[in-house]
Amino acid sequence: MAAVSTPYDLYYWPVLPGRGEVIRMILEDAGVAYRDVARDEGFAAITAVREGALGEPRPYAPPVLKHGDLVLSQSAVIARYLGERHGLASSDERGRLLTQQHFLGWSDLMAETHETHHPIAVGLHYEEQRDAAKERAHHFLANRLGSWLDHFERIVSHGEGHHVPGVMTYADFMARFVIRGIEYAFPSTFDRHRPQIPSLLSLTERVEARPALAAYLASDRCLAFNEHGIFRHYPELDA
Ligand SMILES: N[C@@H](CCC(=O)N[C@@H](CS)C(=O)NCC(=O)O)C(=O)O
Repeated sequence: MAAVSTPYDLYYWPVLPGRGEVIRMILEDAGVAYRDVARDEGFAAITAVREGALGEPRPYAPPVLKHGDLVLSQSAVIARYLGERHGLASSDERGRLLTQQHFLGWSDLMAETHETHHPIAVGLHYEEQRDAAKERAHHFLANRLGSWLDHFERIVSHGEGHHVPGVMTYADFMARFVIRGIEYAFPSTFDRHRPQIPSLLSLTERVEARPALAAYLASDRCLAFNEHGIFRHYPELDA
């Protein structure tokens, strides 16, 4: 395994704040050296990695992390690797497993949010699936969002303000990212849910107040949410 001082290479789309963003948050919080390769070299760097430029087994989709000889994909795996190396993990196995479980729960919620604007096919534009998107968003907002938020609010309120009691973990970072993403995508609906999620809102603010993260979030390295990403604001879907 590479030494902590070995620089990290992150491969992720340079224009959209998606699954790579939580990886950037962990790297920035840790204050370690990393290269955001596609920001320097463009999309071609990601295409090359998907075609096996970093060796086999080749990753299917970004984010991808290269650290020394190690090449990892799947955001949950990368977040776990970095979180456990940089102080965002529980000291016991149960806590580490629960962290992974909760991170994957937030990933599921993020995927459902993405499907509100791409309900039929990721390869089609939003404009080509608008009617289905309206229907999908209606069901998501009416039935799923509140249920997911209740679930995580219960976990964090029973966990002394964290997913794992008393420990700041990479699952807490993921929660912050998804909460802000949903707030961006569905501002009116999110406003109605605010009173339901005091622990999640407090956790989001505490993550953002970590000094290195606060500096990153205020910097031009941090991409604003936009309509290329996973969390998109289409007012007609926020009914
Ligand atoms: N489960 C994977 C999903 C990876 C993924 O869907 N990446 C998106 C960007 S957020 C992508 O570039 N997908 C391209 C594709 O699936 O062809 C993860 O969590 O990393």
